[in-house]
Amino acid sequence: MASAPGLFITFEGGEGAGKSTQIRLLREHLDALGRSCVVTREPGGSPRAERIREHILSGAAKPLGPFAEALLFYAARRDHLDTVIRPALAAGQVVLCDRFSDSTRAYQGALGALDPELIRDLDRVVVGTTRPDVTLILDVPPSLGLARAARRRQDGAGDRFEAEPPSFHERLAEAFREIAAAEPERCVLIDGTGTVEEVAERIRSALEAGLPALSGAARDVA
Ligand code: T5A
Repeated sequence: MASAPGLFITFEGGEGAGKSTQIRLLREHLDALGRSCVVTREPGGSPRAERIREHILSGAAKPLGPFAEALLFYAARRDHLDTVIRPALAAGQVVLCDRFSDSTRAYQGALGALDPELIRDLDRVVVGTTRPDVTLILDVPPSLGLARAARRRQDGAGDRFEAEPPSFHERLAEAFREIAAAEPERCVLIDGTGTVEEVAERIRSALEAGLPALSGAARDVA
């Protein structure tokens, strides 16, 4: 194990929770603090993982079931970790990642009924010690998130997961709250309602409270 500076911050939440918007604003804030950031996303974030993303979000993998989908997410995650996340952390950068393993726990685990033990095992093998330092979970009523996502998309057509029924999205929001409650030392539940600036302020306050070393922290990476 090599010791290297860097910070790994993940954003989680239901559809249209405002993650991408808040990542953009946090990046600007961190730039102003003099921290070099890498903004990335899952599924995807590297050329090979983006190919897997297309396959999953088109719905082509849905008939294969949650187990096969989870393996695809972890195949993409492995490449993303190896080619983007670990090199950035080793170079002392702040990695801001739109979704990570908690999405697999919520979508394929809580919603897809995949055995949590299996997800833990996949995570141990693929993620190892490269776990997020902080996870910001944006909490919005599902109807608000879906309306935001549809407005942004304009034609109103949802992807593989947006097309699921309202009960799916209610359970999803609950699953993310459960993850936040189970790991309070890593996860912060952020109220995602209100204006973009109000949410950004909540995020900055949470990070300042939990990560005083944000302007120069060090972490160990695998
Ligand atoms: N998935 C992913 C799994 O099932 N398992 C996994 O392991 C992983 C990693 C990814 C899908 O894959 C699933 C989960 C997802 O379904 P995606 O296309 O990347 O799909 O979609 P999402 O991650 O859900 O991201 P979205 O782009 O839909 O939502 P965001 O990023 O949360 O929201 P954002 O910032 O784009 O905002 C949406 C709209 O709302 C506006 C924005 O301007 C934008 O138009 N907005 C606000 N409007 C008013 N007030 C605010 N406070 C606003 N904040 C944003």
